[in-house]
Amino acid sequence: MTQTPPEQDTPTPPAPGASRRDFVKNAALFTGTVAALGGGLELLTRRPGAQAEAAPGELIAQARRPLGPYDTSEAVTPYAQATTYNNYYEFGLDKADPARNAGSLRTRPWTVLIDGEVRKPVRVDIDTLQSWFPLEDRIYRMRCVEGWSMVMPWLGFPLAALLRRIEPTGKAKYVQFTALNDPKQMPGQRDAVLDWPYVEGLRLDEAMHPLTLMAVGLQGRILPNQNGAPLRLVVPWKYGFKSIKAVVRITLTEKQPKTTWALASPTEYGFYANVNPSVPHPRWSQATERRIGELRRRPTLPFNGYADQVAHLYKGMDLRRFF
Ligand SMILES: Nc1nc2c(c(=O)[nH]1)N[C@H]1C(S)=C(S)[C@@H](COP(=O)(O)O)O[C@H]1N2
Ligand SMILES: [Mo]
Repeated sequence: MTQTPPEQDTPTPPAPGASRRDFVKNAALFTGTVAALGGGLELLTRRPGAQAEAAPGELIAQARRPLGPYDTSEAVTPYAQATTYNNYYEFGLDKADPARNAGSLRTRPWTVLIDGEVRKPVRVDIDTLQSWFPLEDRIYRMRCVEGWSMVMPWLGFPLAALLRRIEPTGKAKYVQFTALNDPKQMPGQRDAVLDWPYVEGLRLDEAMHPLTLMAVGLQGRILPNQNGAPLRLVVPWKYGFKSIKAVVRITLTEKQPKTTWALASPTEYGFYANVNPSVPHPRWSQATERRIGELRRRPTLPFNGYADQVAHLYKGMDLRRFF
């Protein structure tokens, strides 16, 4: 199985998903303009206890704050595009399929199993899981291996906070993530385009890095289904396929997990998948990318522009071999 080669300049746009709303302690609303200007923002804290269902795309909070140390000041990709131009093979192969097909995914109730090499394994409801951590907003670049990119204002909590809570054992070296496997709800799983469920993984130190986020919201709204509701991983220095959607299980392991894309085509999609303009995909260059909403291609940066924060994780590794 293969991903699409760099797409032509014909993106698409339309709509979000729904979910429960009693979920955010502090969340932020970004307009492209505010984020792009890095405008002075101050955080509004939501009153706890509200239980109402959120309408699709409903604002869960509004906030203003200065850009944080992990935020890019680049223009945020318009919500309409970030929620209609998606990769999510469980709902189809076309970019417009997830927005069309993912609306019926039931994201509540939703249970996440955290197990493997941990002292405190737990099976936890998504709303309880979220309540353990204050939500943070992070404006990250996202670079798909296909050669396009976006700027996404996520809401979520650092994976490190969760890992500290469940206490990896001394044997834990990797973290494996498993997405929902339910062909009744995920029509794309009726086709064997990939080995289902979708599985991804990180080395433990990558998982503990402060940039690594578990996202539950996008642009101040509950995460739309097509963007991975109710819980998805976000690893901004790696190609987008590492950032697995609809996570139901997080397993600490001693051995490197067998991940979906690396199994499907090991010469094209490595386990590490760090954004690297100097290592071409076998079928196309990775030197440039097209930011969705722009016409001209721009240079792709090593580690997607996060080299200062993450390059030390790979010291001494041959990143052409461990791609
Ligand atoms: N479960 C699951 N997660 C997934 C995918 C997928 O097909 N299934 N696609 C990946 C790819 S290739 C990309 S580029 C990003 C896209 O995220 P976005 O649609 O929120 O921009 O999701 C990643 N996570
Ligand atoms: Mo991707």
